[in-house]
Amino acid sequence: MQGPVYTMQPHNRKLVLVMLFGALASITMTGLATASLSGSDHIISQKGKRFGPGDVALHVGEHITVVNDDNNFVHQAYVDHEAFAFDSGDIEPGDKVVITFPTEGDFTVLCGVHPKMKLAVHVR
Ligand SMILES: [Cu+2]
Repeated sequence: MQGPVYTMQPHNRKLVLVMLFGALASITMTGLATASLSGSDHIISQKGKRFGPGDVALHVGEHITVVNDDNNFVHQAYVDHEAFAFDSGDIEPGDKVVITFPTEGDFTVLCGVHPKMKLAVHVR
């Protein structure tokens, strides 16, 4: 019985095309979602008494999220710049703080507990 097989083929081909298009569309959408996520959310880790990464570039109005990933150190994150000042106070292990940068400039985020901890933030 080859008849039914032949008559089903065009239908199957169409189905395959529809599925292929669906897969491509979902891949494209996933890619866009990932791109916009990484473009707006900058996670900075405080670990081993360092900021990681130690350098980040933002657009005006974007924020960073500073996470204390050390198990046994309290950290801080402060900015003392003529254009912008911020002070998180203590950040306990596991806690996080969000810092939004409202103006252009080159800023240094420091930890009051560990003076060697430095994060350079370039806002354009
Ligand atoms: Cu610290």
